[in-house]
Amino acid sequence: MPILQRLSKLPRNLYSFKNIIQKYPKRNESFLSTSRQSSRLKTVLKASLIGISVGFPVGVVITISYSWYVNKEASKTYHLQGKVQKIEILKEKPQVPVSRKVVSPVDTTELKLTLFQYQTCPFCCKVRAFLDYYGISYDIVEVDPVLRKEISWSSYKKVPILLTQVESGYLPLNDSSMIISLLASHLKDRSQNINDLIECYPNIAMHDENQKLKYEIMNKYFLMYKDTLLSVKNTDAIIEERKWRKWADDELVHALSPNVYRTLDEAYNTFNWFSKVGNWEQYFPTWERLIMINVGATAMWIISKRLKKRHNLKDDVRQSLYDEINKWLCAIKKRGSTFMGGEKPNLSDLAVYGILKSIEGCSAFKDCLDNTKLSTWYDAMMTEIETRSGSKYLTAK
Ligand SMILES: N[C@@H](CCC(=O)N[C@@H](CS)C(=O)NCC(=O)O)C(=O)O
Ligand SMILES: *[C@@H]1O[C@H](CO)[C@@H](O)[C@H](O)[C@H]1NC(C)=O
Ligand SMILES: CC(=O)N[C@H]1CO[C@H](CO)[C@@H](O)[C@@H]1O
Repeated sequence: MPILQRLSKLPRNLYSFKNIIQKYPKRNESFLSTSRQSSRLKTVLKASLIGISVGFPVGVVITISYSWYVNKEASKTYHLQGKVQKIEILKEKPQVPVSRKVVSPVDTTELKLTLFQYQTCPFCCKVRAFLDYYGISYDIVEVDPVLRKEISWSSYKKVPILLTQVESGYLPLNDSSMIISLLASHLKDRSQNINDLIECYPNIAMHDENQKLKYEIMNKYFLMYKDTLLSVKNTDAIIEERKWRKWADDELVHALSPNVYRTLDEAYNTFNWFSKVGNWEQYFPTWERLIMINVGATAMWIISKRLKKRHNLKDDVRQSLYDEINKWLCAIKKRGSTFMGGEKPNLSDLAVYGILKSIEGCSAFKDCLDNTKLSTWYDAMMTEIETRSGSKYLTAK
């Protein structure tokens, strides 16, 4: 691709560096925010009278036409409301070279999986933690976060995407939590195959608070139990597990960006670490990698200030991260066990571990180890995953 064309794609694609941010808020710039001091009070008074008398009607007109526009745009998509998005099954595997293979000798699942990912995206780390814990083999395609050409075959533009081979072709699964729930349901009862299970996680069109059309995956924190009768005790554990998985996605994850991009220096260190563990040197040309690091670090340093506000983090953002981690450790302590799942990790342990793993090389993570009691649980998790200890619990086929 010609360089100019590539460059012109940069700003849009760099958006993906916001990693864990869905969207950051539009701010209404106030017309009146900067009135400069003037020695001549009269001029100021006159100017502000004109300003108010012109500004007010103009403001009213803008507001009315904007809400009219928003409603009009939304009405174009209202007929989609509640519609289930059709599930795409690819006839052929996309022709994208595999970056590396994870081969587990204990895998008995016969699943054929390809994970399209960024090595340090928290949602991708979550999926890897799950697959590794259960000792499932999979291929990895490292996606170029700038051009994202490796997922050009997909209409869903985020990572992770897990491509699974099914009878009729290749089924791409879109969202990290859905991926984990679906696979966990399959692992508990192999008679529930991927093709049937996907029907339990429909992608439904709805409008958000700004009347913008969005798609939401139903049941993404729910496991499907076909015939298994659940005891009351078991139900409590399931609800608890679900609650903490959701907490990991909705709260914990938002404490990361403002911490790893806290200062420009930290942002650079973070991006250099991304480059290292993501093998950017191997996958991308030098000029592109340098742009990714320089523009990425600067942009994220700026954006993270907004995120800090948006998610109500404390002025000292580290404290907010410690608070979240302590919430988690406190809940485990109350349970009186090594993991949230008891003697063995459950899906919430794997989710929290994966999310924290995504910042392992950042100074924020080191600070967490120094200032909280994270390491006992974290090290225990690491051992469980490195030894693929979950493979013992896979039901025989
Ligand atoms: N809810 C999704 C979120 C995935 C997500 O936001 N991924 C980021 C990378 S960490 C992404 O691909 N962003 C691309 C973009 O926003 O354009 C999940 O859990 O998988
Ligand atoms: C993934 O997202 C794409 C685009 O939004 C959609 O067409 C597809 O049905 C989704 N796949 C699943 C399994 O939900
Ligand atoms: C899905 C999963 O692994 N859930 C586990 C959570 O923890 C409880 C208690 O140890 C287990 O019974 C579940 O199987």
